[in-house]
Amino acid sequence: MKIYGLAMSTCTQRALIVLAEKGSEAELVPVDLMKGEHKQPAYLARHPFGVIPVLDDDGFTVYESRAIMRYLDQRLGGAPLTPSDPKARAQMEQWISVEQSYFSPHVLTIIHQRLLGPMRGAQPDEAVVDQAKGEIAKAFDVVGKALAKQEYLAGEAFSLADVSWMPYVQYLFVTGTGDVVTSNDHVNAWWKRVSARPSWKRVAAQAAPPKG
Ligand SMILES: N[C@@H](CCC(=O)N[C@@H](CS)C(=O)NCC(=O)O)C(=O)O
Repeated sequence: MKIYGLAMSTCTQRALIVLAEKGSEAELVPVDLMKGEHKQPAYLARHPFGVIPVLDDDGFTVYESRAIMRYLDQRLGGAPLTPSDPKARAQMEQWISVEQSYFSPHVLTIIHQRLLGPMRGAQPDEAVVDQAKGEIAKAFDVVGKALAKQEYLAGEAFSLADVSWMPYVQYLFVTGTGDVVTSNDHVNAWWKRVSARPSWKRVAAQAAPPKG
């Protein structure tokens, strides 16, 4: 298996966490976003929308990180990351959708303001950051109420819903806005729990720039 992506990319990390949970590996084929490789015809033939990641499983390709994580969960052995109980499964899907619709877009706003913009010489607009943090706090209020009653988003077992949220929660710390996580007790306790998993430690270590 090959994943066209980058270890530091949130969307690539969804696939990498599932692989690590399953005790599997794939060859990570780097795509040079700085050079615009993802907008070149060779890459667009793999992903017509020109973003990462793409999974290639012996010639079968699939793109969109949430589709990839669902595919890997079914395709690979190891503990399932999708509950068999219909209610727990519906909860899992609900939280994946909440992540996609009401959480990650606001983290992306902060990533643009605090990381990507400054790389191009722009100053962060802190009013925009504050507004995004407010929206994230609202989403965390909702998620926190669920996490007050259960260890993981879909109930008592770690699932794809947790996988889906983790990379963007991590980027709140990377962008200096981790206080929005630590100020919500239930979300913070969940983050400590999921980020202590060996799968996450492996993915985070892969994403860290080499020291020295
Ligand atoms: N909905 C897509 C989003 C993919 C995406 O936006 N990937 C980012 C990296 S995390 C990317 O390729 N950015 C480069 C660009 O937008 O030019 C998914 O979940 O896979």
